[in-house]
Amino acid sequence: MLDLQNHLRNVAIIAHVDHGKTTLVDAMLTQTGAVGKADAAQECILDSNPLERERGITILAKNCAIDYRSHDGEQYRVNLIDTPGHADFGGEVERVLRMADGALLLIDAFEGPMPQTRFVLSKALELRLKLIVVVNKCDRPDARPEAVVDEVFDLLIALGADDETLDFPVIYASGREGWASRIAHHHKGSIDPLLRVIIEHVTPPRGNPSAPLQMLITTLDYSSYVGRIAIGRVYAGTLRSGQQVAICTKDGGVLPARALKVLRFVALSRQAVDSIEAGDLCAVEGLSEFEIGDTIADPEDPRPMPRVAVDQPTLHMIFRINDSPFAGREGKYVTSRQISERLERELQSNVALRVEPGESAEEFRVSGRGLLHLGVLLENMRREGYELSVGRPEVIEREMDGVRCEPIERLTLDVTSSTMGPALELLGQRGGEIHTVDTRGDRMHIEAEIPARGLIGLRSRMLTATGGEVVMYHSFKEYAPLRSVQRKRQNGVMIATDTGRATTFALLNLSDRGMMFVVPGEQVYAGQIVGENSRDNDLGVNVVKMKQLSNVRESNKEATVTLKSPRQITLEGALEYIEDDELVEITPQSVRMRKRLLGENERKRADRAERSRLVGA
Ligand SMILES: Nc1nc2c(ncn2[C@@H]2O[C@H](COP(=O)(O)OP(=O)(O)OP(=O)(O)O)[C@@H](O)[C@H]2O)c(=O)[nH]1
Ligand SMILES: [Mg+2]
Repeated sequence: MLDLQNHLRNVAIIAHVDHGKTTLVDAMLTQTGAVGKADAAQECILDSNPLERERGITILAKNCAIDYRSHDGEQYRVNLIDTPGHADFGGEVERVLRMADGALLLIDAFEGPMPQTRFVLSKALELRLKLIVVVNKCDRPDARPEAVVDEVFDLLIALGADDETLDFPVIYASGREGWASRIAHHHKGSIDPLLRVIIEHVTPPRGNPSAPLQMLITTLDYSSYVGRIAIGRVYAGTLRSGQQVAICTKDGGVLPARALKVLRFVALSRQAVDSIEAGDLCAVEGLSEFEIGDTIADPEDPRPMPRVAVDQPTLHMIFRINDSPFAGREGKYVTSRQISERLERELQSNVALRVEPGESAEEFRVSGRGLLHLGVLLENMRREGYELSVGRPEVIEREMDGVRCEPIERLTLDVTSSTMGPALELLGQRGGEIHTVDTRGDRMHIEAEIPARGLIGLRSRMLTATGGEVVMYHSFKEYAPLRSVQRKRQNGVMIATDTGRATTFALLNLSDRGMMFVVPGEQVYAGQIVGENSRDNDLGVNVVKMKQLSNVRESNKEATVTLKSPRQITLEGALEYIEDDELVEITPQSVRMRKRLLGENERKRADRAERSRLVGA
């Protein structure tokens, strides 16, 4: 039995977003023959869902496994856990780390440690995982591998790592070119040196296969054929297909259940097996009721393991039916019942999501881990044919020891030295506190702390303030007492006063008033936001106005004048942009912004009522 464990390794790959985790796992899969040549032609094989491919990011942690014949002739199996690097999915990383005994910490050879590196590393240290540092993307012309290793060392000291951890092995690699080496600037060979370090450095899993069964459910998957699938590690005992088990729940309950089918990870897929022994990872189908954090145990002797926590949501938004004049033109599913059913389905597998009823039957209060987390859900829904409208994202406050607290994030910004002034000013307005500023190459690297509330909408503002020359990352730090933040948009918007098709003539006339969001010929409705005013007030504009043709010559002249191209509105960009009295309308084909109240008079009345309420209060 022990022999099986000795030939097994469980390793998680962790890093800041885009430091190359998935590409490196791909290289390991292809070079060990786990994946055929046909699949290998594709980039990031593991990023299997369409949104992951399109955005080039990992959203869900994934398990895969490789068989590796080592230099000593022994055959090993390595369970690899690829994790997402974006801060919104940090909780997912924290949970799946519980399946591993070791962690490959990837660091970009130029960028060095970033906010999410710090977060995932601290979690790996808490779990006492064996650490291997991989300085990745060493093929980059601007790579500075030695300096990056020093920075990792400093970070480990700052996080209070013990001497044994500080003695970490270092691998220099390029996942893209498919090589790894123990020596810096040795740019050739295969990925083998990395696999070798994994075998040598990561401790084999332990646990007695004949003890009472304990499997901790750390994550889940969903399939429309078999329903919810529990994924986790067997820490003790042996789990057999078809076996009667007990599920130890959150409130101390013990429920009888049957593990209909037990599967282990093989390359990119799963294979049904008779049994899984202590130390190995597996997926279990056919359990009816379970939650992440539950233990699958021996019904004769149920022993719950310490639970893994599912992180609390930090952001909420109102999802409601689309009731714009264009509702139902582009989507298949538009009713509140259809939206409600879709959200219900999402809750089956999207573990950090919460859905509560809103103020009316047409509204739902949806909470998640951040703008990307909720944005991905909305993007999936519109692709499936849903139409809906959503309100401005709001940070979730918490009361701690009687004090109102809000989430605070660590933020790093890379800007050019000429745009540093405006960038710092913007940070100040948003409640940011600057910690350090250093020069990195020809750019300035700023580290700061900022309330999550101040982050909403910051990216687009930052892009404007720096002429697009900014790289920005953030990651959750802590809940702290409320700070004051100016979050109101500085510019007003242009609101269409009439419904119809936007004309070149009207858009041209408005072009020096600000930036337009629509193109000639586009259908707009009264109350839709069609542009940004250069001033701070909202402005009603008629974008469907036709030119009164007086003589032919003049109308020819019009055609030769060129229109500035409009600002492209992305889904997440729109969510960050809107104010309280505005909505984003989302359909399979369009993302439009609108006023909640479409009529100008209605808005005026509401405004007056609000003002007299404030005066009266
Ligand atoms: N130069 C260079 N670029 C790389 C290397 N590995 C990955 N990249 C590029 O870096 C980007 C991110 O790669 P991914 O493998 O998706 O990174 P990731 O860490 O999985 O990203 P997330 O899962 O979203 O956190 C892609 O554009 C890759 O092509 C490398 O070894 N060298
Ligand atoms: Mg990835």
